[in-house]
Amino acid sequence: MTEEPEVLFEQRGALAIITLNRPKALNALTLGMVRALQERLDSWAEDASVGAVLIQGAGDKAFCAGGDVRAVWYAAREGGSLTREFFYEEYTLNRTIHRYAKPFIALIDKVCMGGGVGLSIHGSYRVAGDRTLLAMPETAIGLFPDVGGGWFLPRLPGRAGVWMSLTGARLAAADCVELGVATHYVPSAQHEAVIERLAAADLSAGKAAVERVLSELSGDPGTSEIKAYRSDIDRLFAGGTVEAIIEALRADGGDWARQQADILDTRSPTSMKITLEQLRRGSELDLDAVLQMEYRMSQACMEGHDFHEGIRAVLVDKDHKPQWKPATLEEVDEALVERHFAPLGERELRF
Ligand code: QUE
Repeated sequence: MTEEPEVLFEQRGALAIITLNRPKALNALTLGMVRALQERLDSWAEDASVGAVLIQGAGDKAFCAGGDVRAVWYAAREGGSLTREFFYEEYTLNRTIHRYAKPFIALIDKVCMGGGVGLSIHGSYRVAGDRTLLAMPETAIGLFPDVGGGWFLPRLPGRAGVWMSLTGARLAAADCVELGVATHYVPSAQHEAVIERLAAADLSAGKAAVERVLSELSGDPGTSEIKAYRSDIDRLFAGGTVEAIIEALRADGGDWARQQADILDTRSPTSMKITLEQLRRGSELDLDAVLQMEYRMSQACMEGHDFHEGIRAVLVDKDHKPQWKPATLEEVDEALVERHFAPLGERELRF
């Protein structure tokens, strides 16, 4: 029996194509996939026959649901090196995509969360489809919005990044376009045509050729549901502390605000506090510094309680009833938050 590769690589014309190929696991990223992607992107960068790179997900459910955090969870319990290597190499890959000299196009139809956002947001173009469902949901698993979230989330309009990362809100295609998370909307039925047209294009013209194809196939994503809440998001998520944000949401009196507060009540208090601090610090750092900061945070989370409990509750036992520790925001003191940003000495992420 031959095993299916977890990532497929092919080249059509000057277009190099990556297909994430773990459809039963929503194409969640394994360390093996991260390594294969890194190696191939490095070689395509030097390959004159490659004019642009496109990434997509196999199957009909997901672009990429995130990192294979279940495997990281097992390693954390059994003391494996994956808790260090996975984040180290994933963030390095995010940086490679950010710095990539050739056009990098992600077809982000269907589920695109966490690590999937990291594979797409740092590239040149994100093309949403009919069933795009994009989120940074890590506060639900005792983690924080990594893969450069500390860089791109505070750079979204207003307080959208704070809202997205604290609540884990799910964005549809029109919302992604509204916030600039997606650069284009192309109807899903036309995604294969995007690939065919890019494969047939003269990509030596660089970005102009790619933009011509994408704008010709672009459609109207419809009305963004969150558009109506933009001003509420900016007003109610403006607070400098998680407590102040929840207080504002509770004081508002509207249904939407109450729903947001109810969601925050289910998230890890520690995750929410470190996330707000991550975005605050990240707003003034470049991507390299953000990824180094996030690596410190990831390692602190491996040593803490909530990541273990979050994965247990959401992905292992699936009872969706995490018992966070500390259980309340007031118990998450400054020292605990600060511990997530402490230097790692010999173990720092280095480029
Ligand atoms: C929050 C998350 C993730 C999540 C669920 C959350 C995440 C992630 C996965 C996931 C989904 C399917 C898989 C898998 C992992 O779920 O980051 O291995 O098969 O990767 O509520 O952040």
